[in-house]
Amino acid sequence: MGDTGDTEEKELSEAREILERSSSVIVLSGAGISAESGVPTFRGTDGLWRNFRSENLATPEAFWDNPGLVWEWYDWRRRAIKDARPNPGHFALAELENQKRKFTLVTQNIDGLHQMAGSRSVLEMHGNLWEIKCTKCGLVTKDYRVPLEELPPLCPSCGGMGRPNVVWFGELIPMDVIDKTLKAIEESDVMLIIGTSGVVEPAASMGLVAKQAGKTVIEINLEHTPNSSLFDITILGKSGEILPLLYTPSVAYS
Ligand code: BJW
Ligand code: ZN
Repeated sequence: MGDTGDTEEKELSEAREILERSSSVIVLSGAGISAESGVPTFRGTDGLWRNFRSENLATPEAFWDNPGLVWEWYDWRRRAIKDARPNPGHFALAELENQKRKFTLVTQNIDGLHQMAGSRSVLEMHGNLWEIKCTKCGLVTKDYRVPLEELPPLCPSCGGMGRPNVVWFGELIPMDVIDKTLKAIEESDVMLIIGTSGVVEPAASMGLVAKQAGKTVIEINLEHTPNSSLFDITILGKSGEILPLLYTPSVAYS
């Protein structure tokens, strides 16, 4: 776990105590939590942006310029993650939710793995890879076909062109997600920030909002991030290994 041995043990037990004492928890997760499920992250050595330019694929301009190309990329990603399953980090958060009076999980991920692990209070900041939104009438449909039969897919209701129901650079995060996130921060005792590089706004600022509101912020990541020094605790290591150590599993009676 990390490369700092004993120091990580100290951070870990502090974080565990803080979590045990808190009744209201907010989590912000990023691509790192799904890395151990085989879902590629964006930045870093094997990240998606190493091989693809985000401005050619993850902006509304790129989509309208070449919808077929953007859809090919998203269809490839749907294929790449269709067999992905939650890892112990996802499951630990689902279990933690059951133990807390209030629990909100805000994720930047579009893979749906938190819900698959059993998390209930999930807010998707950047949308969902398994949803298609009609660019004409706005209808959102769930679609798990891999590969899609037609690219771009057409709206079952009006025949308009579909787009991935995700948030691209330059687009707004759904207002209700921002509202609920801010409210959850306000009502929380502690915030966990897991597996995100902390460079994409507005998600990146949520930890600072929590700090300004006087909350305890605990970060879990393979490495330090731009805001690590502002947080209370950073635990270096894999979230799938650390998260299961942060709480006491409920005893199951049969
Ligand atoms: C592990 C691990 C393991 C690995 N265990 N850890 C203010 C200043 C400057 C710019 C802006 C600003 N406000 C807005 C902007 C513009 C832009 C932005 O932030 N740009 C910056 C990059 C400079 N933001 C936006 O456009 C947003 N909209 C917005 O703000 O609207 C208002 C507005 C618009 C325009 C101007 C001003 C205001 C929308 C952002 C949408 C982001 N969309 C994407 C694509 C989604 C769809 C898709 O997947 O295709 O979302 S980009 C991509 O990055 C994706 C992710 O959700 C997001 C964040 O990435 P994440 O999760 O952090 O992943 P990585 O790969 O970066 O990091 C992984 C981390 O995990 C690493 O740290 C590893 O170490 C760690 N890790 N394995 C623990 N096992
Ligand atoms: Zn339509």
